[in-house]
Amino acid sequence: RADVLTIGEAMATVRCAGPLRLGGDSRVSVSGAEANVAIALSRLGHATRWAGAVGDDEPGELILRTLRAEGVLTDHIVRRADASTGLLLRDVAPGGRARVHYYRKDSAASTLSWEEVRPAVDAGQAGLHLTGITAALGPAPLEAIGAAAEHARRTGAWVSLDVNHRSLLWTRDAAARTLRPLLPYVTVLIASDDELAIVAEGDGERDRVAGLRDAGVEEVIVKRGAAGASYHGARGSFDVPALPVPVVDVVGAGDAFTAGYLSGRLDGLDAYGRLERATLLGAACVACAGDWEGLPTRAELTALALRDGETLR
Ligand code: KDG
Repeated sequence: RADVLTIGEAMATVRCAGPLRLGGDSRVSVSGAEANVAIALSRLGHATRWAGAVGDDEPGELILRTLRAEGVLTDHIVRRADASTGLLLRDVAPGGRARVHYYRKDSAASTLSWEEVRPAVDAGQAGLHLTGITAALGPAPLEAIGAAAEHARRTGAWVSLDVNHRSLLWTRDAAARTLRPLLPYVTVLIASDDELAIVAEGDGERDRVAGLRDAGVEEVIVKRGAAGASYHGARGSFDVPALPVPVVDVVGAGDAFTAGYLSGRLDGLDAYGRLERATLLGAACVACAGDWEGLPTRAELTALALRDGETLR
């Protein structure tokens, strides 16, 4: 039995320092929002299973090897001979903005089905973590996560959903139509402030949070990047500031934040403690290159929590 099961698409990732068209040096790694969360939780000592499908190819090997090296449970990963592992290229556009290019259409993960993920869900978990990205991959992955959420709730697990809107994959309208029916199964909803309107009607955060709570969501967490985050739950609402850190690479920070929150939840921290851990992990991610490379182990959490100017001896 795992503390957390997460289901999604992991991709081989190539990062270029400048515009891709110019060539030059690049770094190869692994990304995927759910895999990022799985690695973050595993580093903190939580038994975490990642379920998904990869191709029978080198990128698939890279993903498996990376997840295993990070201690993530990989016993329910599907390998396909007839489809490739998804690929994500990241470069920097002229002018300095980070850019993402996906090569994931018809990827191994795009046909991930409920039959394929069911054994992972049946293995048992305290919580199931999902993102809107998996819902956008195709009808089979959408059905798979819907059934997984229903099954998880029926067997007493909590379910977290990070909206994680990716405009390269689908429109906000399509995301709204698809994600809202999942809300009755969701215990913890995580969204950036601009994503809240995808999953809820209403005129401001207050209204939208009320709508989500009416739909049965117990905790709503709103991510605001450098402006911090907000918590809305049964005992009220509060804000926390972000930790100021030198910004190296913001991609993956949302996943790190989510993992910090879920880790705090697994450890029985109160809402404020969970948000504190979430912001710590978000800051650790932002301060290093890569989606997950800079994330702390449990022992390193203590060092991260030190105030400016203090040294760990
Ligand atoms: O959250 C970071 C992700 O955007 C990245 O790891 C890739 O999952 C990914 C996606 O679909 O964009």
